[in-house]
Amino acid sequence: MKTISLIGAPTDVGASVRGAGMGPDALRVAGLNEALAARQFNVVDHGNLHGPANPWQQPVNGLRHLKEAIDWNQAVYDAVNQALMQGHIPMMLGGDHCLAIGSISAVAAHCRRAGKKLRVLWFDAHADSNLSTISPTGNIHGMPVACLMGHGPQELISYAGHTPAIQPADIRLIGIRSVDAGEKKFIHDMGMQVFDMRYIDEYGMRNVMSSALADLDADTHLHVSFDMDCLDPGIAPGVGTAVLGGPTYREAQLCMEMIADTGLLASLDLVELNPALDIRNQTAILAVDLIESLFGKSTLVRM
Ligand code: B3U
Ligand code: MN
Ligand code: MN
Repeated sequence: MKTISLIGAPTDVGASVRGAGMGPDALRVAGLNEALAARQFNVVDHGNLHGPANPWQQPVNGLRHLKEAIDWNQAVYDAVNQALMQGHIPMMLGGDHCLAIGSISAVAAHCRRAGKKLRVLWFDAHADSNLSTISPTGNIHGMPVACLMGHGPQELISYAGHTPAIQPADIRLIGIRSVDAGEKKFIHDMGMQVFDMRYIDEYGMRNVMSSALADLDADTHLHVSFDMDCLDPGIAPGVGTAVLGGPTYREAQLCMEMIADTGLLASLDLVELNPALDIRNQTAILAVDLIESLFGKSTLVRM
């Protein structure tokens, strides 16, 4: 039986809307542990990591709360690294999306050690590819993709002593519909593959996921970094920076099912859930529902 390590990272230091720090507990209240156990996983809940409080300050040199983001990501890096060393599937419960810097840096280091290929699926309304020089907000949750590709403050790009943590070819951005002008240029310069909402509308989610999951093999470590604001706010209102026009419930379920079918999912971030903006925990309940599909629950009746 495989073990899933739940790692709570209760902070919103990377965001300018407060509340994502309550995400891990909202997921537990929504029955995350029980749902995974019912899917025949051994679940080890490591509780919540500890880190600095949100000092709630303005950006300095284009970066808000840099010191706090560095410390939180170090804690996440260490916890995810430890889970991987034990052969577990780490599930990092955010928290805002800046925490994916630590988590994916640990996953990438693990892949280098194990000689595995890495594929990251980044589900998000935003491209999260800002730099301090171009960000309109200075919020570090708008910068993790750039940091992982080696563009960012030194401390945030070198957790595993290896920069960049990942290559542009390792990542697919899915569900994107809010991109700043500077980010667009960065994405083009890097040559990242982006499946934005226009692409999803034109080609359909099935084709998008077939492309995003192309060229995987038994030696690929598949990591999903799931920003809850990827989903349409009509079904997922509990997020800090909602953007109209995201995937529907069925489209999201199909994504999860197609990932489950690969049998390669080896680590996960679930981030940006904001219980303070939610309605009766519905976004957390939806997250648990999607995670069940991601870990193999199927409604298929065909043989
Ligand atoms: N691109 C904007 C908005 C944003 C990015 N990520 C979130 N919001 N959640 C920025 O602040 O970088
Ligand atoms: Mn994000
Ligand atoms: Mn987002």
